Amino acid sequence: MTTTLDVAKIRQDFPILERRVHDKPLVFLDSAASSQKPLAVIEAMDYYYRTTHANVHRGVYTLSEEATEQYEGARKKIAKFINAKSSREIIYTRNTTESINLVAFTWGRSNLRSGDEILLTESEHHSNIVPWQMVAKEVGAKVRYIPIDARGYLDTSALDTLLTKQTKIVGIASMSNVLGTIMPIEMVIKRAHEVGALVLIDGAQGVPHLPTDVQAMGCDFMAFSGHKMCGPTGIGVLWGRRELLEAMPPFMGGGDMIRKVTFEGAEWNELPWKFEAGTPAIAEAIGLGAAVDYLSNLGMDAVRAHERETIAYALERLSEVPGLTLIGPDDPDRRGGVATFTLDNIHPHDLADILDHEGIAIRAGHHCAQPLHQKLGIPASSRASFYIYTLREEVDRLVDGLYKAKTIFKR
Ligand code: 7TS
Repeated sequence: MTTTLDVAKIRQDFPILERRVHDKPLVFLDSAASSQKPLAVIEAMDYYYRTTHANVHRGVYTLSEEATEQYEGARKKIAKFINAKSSREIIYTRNTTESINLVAFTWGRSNLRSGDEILLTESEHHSNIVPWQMVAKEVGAKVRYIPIDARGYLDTSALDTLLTKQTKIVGIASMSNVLGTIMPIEMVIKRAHEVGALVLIDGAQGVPHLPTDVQAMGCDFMAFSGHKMCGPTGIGVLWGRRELLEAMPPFMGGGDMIRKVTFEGAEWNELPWKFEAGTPAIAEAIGLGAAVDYLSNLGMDAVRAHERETIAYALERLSEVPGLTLIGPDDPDRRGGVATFTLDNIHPHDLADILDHEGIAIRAGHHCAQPLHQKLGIPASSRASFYIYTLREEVDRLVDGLYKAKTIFKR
């Protein structure tokens, strides 16, 4: 099989991949939880701290001006990466979770009323469920869910009854972190807009793994995290259409988000700073800018092509293992690089522990999607997830590890 990415070369950019775990070469198969970081990102942050650090937007001195330039420069790179109309639409947050909370609590509190409906899907991550449940409780709105069918696809036929005039916002992940399903978001957006509802895309999995163009997609908000796309932890993004963000009240109050403060009150700063109270994660934003450069150089079409090949190979290899049940779509064209499964009746935590002793890191548990696991009728599952540095041989190592686990549990 040929791949459009030079994976061997890419691996040289990731120092952590040289590590050994339990005296075996590390096989890192948990990038859906958080990806590893290339030298370009590590060095950009290191260089910033060594040469440029000062607080942003404040001092009229060289260091502060340079720090501001780099912090704002990263915003422009991110805007280009997702094809936002303007970098003013890029709000820095800590992560996807904070981005969704920002929308739920600012847009939600000012726009949702008793009787309104928030429409999510059954496969959402807790971070695209819980904030909505919280705001719904506060304002008397109702949260409803688009079902997932037995094969792991969104049951779009349910939209006929679920999308009504009461629906004010639809929240959907562009790619599920458990099923791997690439969701038909363009269609959902079109249908939601027909009833006048807004659409928030949880891009935590989609943005790192698929080409993203918010204007072509036509969504209203998009949330994503830096740490799943080669960037550092502690930095995430909320993108929103400018007119929506302009109309929303601030999320937190404090320094930087104001234009003017008196003892009586305050006027808000303009976008995007209205939503960025306090000293921001400067080095992390610069690191995310470097991550965006890194991914852009590889090309997101090539990233997707590599992951499509890897998941196709993984689905083929994993389905050979007796007692293994794969969860999610079997069509690699509609699935990202996420392979979730159960094996015999081995508890996923036991399995992850055995694999760890083989140097293999997978995620075990409910992957912050308890309602989906309830629907699937299983308490937990095991998940191997892939990224730009994943080799076919690592999928083979996983399969060997699974056979080993089966022998251990037969004894
Ligand atoms: N939405 C989706 C679809 C996710 O996969 C995750 C993280 C989040 C939201 C939350 O992102 P955060 O950066 O705010 O934490 N998913 C996972 C996972 O699958 N395993 O660990 C974290």
